[in-house]
Amino acid sequence: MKKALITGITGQDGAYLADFLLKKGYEIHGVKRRSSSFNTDRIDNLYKDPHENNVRFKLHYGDLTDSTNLIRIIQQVQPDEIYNLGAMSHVKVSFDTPEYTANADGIGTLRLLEALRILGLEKKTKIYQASTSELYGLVQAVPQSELTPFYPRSPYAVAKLYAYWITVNYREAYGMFACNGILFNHESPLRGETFVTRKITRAVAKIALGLQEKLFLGNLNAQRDWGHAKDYVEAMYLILQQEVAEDYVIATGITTAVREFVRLAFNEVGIAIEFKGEGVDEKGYIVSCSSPDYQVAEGTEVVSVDPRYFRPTEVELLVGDPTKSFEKLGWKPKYDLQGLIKDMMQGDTDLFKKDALLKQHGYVVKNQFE
Ligand code: NDP
Ligand code: GDR
Repeated sequence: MKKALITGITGQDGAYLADFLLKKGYEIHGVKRRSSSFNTDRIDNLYKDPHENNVRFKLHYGDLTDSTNLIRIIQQVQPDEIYNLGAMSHVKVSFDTPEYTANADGIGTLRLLEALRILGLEKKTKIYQASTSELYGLVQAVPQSELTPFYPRSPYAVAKLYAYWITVNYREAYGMFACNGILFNHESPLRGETFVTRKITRAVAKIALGLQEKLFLGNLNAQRDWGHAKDYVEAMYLILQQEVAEDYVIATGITTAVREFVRLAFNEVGIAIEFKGEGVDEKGYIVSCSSPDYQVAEGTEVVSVDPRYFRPTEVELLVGDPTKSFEKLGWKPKYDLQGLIKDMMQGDTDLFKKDALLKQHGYVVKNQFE
């Protein structure tokens, strides 16, 4: 039985990857951070009581900023494959916590690679590094392929640049099977609530159900190549199953503006909206509602730009060229943008219907920070 160690198992990708690898027959070991409240929501469905027989899903407390801990876990698990998905992954937040981001996202990768060398596992254990389209940053060329030069535009992207190159360096210096997946944005109903797609689908569901009045966003003109996380974790696995260790771009090849994502999400629940104004004055208004399930008045202002969400340096346009992964990995995404939005809107509508019912019966419904 193959053993995989996943850092960042409590995150969006960690949850989908663990589920995928369990179905492939792997024994899964996940690194989980200690937290003052439960942080295993996304993987609770995979959890098995350790007292049962043949448990193939195990969690270890750990942190990418602690070498001693990583060495101990790897020594204990002796994994065939490591998927390094753990990271402070929010681009805007990385401007507020640049040093921590460099430590976890940059040096954290080095710690894992060195742990393998220290333990003499550099020829046994394959390692996947979660690299990112944010490496391309300021547009040098489109679409962006494995050969496009990098120009990172945030402390997050700069930390990930270090992680990218240290992975390449350890592959070349020590013959390790170490690969970068340069993944473009991928989303799902499990996406963190403060990334733009999930922020939008949550708000649209709440607005339609009468639980929220307005959605405040930053740069509506940014364009992203959005795919579904379920498809992308399959590519991670395929990258480590090849004969030769290489780096791959994983993307759909289609880019869409944030503004269009908003329009499509409202459309999904039968609400048509129109944008007016420019830049910080821009607002989105409801034009019509054709759904019998929701009553939202025509002319209501449901979207506004709040400069608070602008970034000191922005990445305006990302569109990937997935030719290499299509040809060499035989990978192809199953979800298109419409399918992704449908899945996310379904998830958030189901989630907030419960809140709407509570509100209807006089209970106070809590708001969350965004
Ligand atoms: P999430 O933010 O959903 O998950 C990040 C995970 O990393 C969480 O499990 C988090 O733990 C954990 N983590 C954070 N800091 C540390 C640390 N210091 N030590 C150990 N674990 C830590 O990210 P995604 O699942 O979306 O992304 C997975 C990886 O892929 C990340 O590295 C991200 O940067 C990268 N990536 C993501 C893309 C995307 O579009 N989703 C695209 C390209 C790359 P906790 O739950 O406790 O916070
Ligand atoms: P990104 O994702 O920065 O691409 O990083 P995010 O969803 O945060 O932003 C995408 C674009 O939307 C614009 N935007 C907003 N973003 C957020 N979060 N909140 C808003 O209110 C808002 N309004 C507009 C942003 O300016 C940006 O241009 C994600 C993360 O998962 C990274 O870890 C990963 O490496 C990259 O995708 C690929």
